Amino acid sequence: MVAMQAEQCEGFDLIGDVHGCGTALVALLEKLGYRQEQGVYRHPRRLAIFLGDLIDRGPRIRLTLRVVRRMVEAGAARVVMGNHEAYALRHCLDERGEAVAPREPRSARILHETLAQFRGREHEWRDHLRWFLQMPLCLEYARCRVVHACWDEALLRPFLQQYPDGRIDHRFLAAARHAGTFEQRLLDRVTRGVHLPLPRGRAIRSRDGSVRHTFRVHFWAVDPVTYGDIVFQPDPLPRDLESRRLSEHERRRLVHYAAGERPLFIGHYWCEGVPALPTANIACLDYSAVRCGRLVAYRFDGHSGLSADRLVWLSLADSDPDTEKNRPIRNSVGNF
Ligand SMILES: [Mn+2]
Repeated sequence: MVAMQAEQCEGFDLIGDVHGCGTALVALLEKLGYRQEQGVYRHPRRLAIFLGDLIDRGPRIRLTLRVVRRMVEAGAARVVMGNHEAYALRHCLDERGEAVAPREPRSARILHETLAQFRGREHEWRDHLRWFLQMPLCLEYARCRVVHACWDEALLRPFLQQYPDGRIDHRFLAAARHAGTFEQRLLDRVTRGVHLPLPRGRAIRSRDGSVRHTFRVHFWAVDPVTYGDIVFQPDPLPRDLESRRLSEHERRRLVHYAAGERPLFIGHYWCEGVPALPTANIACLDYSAVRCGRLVAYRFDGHSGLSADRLVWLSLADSDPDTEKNRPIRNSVGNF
């Protein structure tokens, strides 16, 4: 069977952050009508697009990578890079394309689950790291755009002029290791979005125990005035900070994706509750599958106005094999 061209297929099935929930991923693909043929899940008329963050946290990371990678390599799917893949590249792939152990305790902690599941299979891990480097940072079609966290046109346009297929390389990765370079800012922005620092001396303690000194903000508010207008994370801001007014300096740091732009699909920002759309042209599909949330897909048929009734999901319960409760090793890393 030949690779499906994006222009030829009937529609896209965008799939949110899998984070090693491989069993749920297979069940979701089957629910969407994908069937395995010669080891590859395919749909006869549709293309799957993964929003990144395939690795870390969940118990079936190898299965997740095997399923997604085979689909991508066979032309049955596309994928964009998530911040977890970008992080693994920065900390585990050297310039010769060899896998190295992460040096800092923090990076070892973030990648703990992934590295544990690849223990004794270092070649397989190295091979996947090389594949991560081939993941584009974004996808842009006539009818929609796809990025893991944030579409920042001002950074992406010059990047896409230099890298038309959206793929980075070893030179880019080396530059992205240094704070303040264009490469670091771009990789951080598209895979992690915009963060604002909390006022001096303030912190948020997440439910998983980690302490945050920044908060995640979204990029679709029209003329935001307060922190509460732009915050986008599962842990609420302390009440008094919700109503705190944005300074001019903070407002200048924000990114805006206008209502008239083509539909945009993102993951990354853990959402809760029944899946819904933040705006008529943005769908966020990360509903924390691994935390007893949902693995969510959007069935896109090219309509310019998105609709919540195109969302399809699998709910993961405490008893499901992919949820955090059933992970072999516990590893809570917040603020990432
Ligand atoms: Mn993410």
